[in-house]
Amino acid sequence: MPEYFPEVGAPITYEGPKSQKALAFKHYNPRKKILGKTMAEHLRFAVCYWHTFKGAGGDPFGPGTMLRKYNEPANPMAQAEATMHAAFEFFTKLGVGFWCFHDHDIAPEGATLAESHRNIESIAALAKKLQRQTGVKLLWGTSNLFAHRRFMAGAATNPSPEIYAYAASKVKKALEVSKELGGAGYVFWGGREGYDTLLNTNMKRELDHLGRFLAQAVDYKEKIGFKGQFYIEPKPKEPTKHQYDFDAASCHAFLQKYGLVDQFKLNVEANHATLAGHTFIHELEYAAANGILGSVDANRGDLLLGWDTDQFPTDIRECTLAMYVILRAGGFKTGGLNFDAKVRRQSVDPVDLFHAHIGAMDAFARGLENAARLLASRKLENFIQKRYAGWDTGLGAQIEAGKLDFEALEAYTIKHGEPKVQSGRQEMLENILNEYL
Ligand code: XUL
Ligand code: CO
Repeated sequence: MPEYFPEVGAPITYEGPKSQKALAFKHYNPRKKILGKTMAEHLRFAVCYWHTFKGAGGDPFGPGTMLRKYNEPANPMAQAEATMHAAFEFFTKLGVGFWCFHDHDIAPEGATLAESHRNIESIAALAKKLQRQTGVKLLWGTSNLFAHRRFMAGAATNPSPEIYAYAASKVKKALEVSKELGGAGYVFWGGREGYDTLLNTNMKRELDHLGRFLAQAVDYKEKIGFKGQFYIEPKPKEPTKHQYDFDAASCHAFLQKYGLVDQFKLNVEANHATLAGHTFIHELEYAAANGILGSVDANRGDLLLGWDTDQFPTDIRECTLAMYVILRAGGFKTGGLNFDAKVRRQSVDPVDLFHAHIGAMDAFARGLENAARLLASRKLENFIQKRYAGWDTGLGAQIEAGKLDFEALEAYTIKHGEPKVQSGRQEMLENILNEYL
């Protein structure tokens, strides 16, 4: 078997913060225990197949720039097999526990649906063998329902029932394969489930079809006994002008309306949050507050660019706040941190994939350590607890218990007069956060 990443001779190791070696972890020490779990157990890092092995650096102004040995075989199935071997070499040299893929990242589409299914089954069998050999696990699988021209007007929300049926057939196979590979989850990202213009769109009908499609996926999951967690991945726009899974709140409303809220959690992606005009932390907190925080696509955008740049996460403040919310919510159960990120177009060498992942893993390891110390100090918790203490007794407790109506509240206010106000202390709290970075 050829070696696809010869620049990295041995698995990347933890060398500590003083190390000057570029291909080493300075902070991610997989066995180090924090709050009773190892770093590896907390962070559950995953490598995504699409950007890391199928992305070649193309952008709207030019084709790919990255030449990879595993793309050399001319036969698409031979190329798919070579890529799978390269992927598992990469996972084991990097030392990640998980990977994620779309059906047609791992295997080419055939001339017919039946041939596509056979391609996927064949490459999935190889993946299963490599999983067994290496111990690397599947964090989640998914189906690509947005690249092929048949899905240009959506998959589940397509005006054509034939295309709904085609999409269902693809998801059915992707669920079977995710089960076969022991996947901890399955993601629905509605790539083209939205619209470009309302002049040609029946929004209500499309939403109903999306609800039905997801309910049918739940039925099939139960039928085949697939135990993985279902996730929806919110994104406000791109490729469509307006996507139905806009953000955490709109997904939550959708899931409730269609009776799916107990079957799905969210896969929150950092830059999808910022594209929606939120912060990553807002989206995590919203999901956590509503019991639907499931998994994370870890990346970042660029403040100067309004599109989905999918850069590797390196911002320690952001990683700290993200881990703070995740730890407070009880940590990952089935989910993890999937690097839905790609190296820049000029980072053409295979070794750049290592630099990118090592930096991101170190950034989240620092985030985890910072967040654990911040939590242990209880500085923010105590402040917030005091800020809302009025609700623990007396008037607040009675309101929360539903014991006072508007008339009683008016009588209380007339009796007690103008309420006291308290400082929000934002600047002091920002200073506290900085002490932990
Ligand atoms: C697209 C995106 C997808 C999903 C999986 O922006 O994030 O790669 O993560 O379909
Ligand atoms: Co994503």
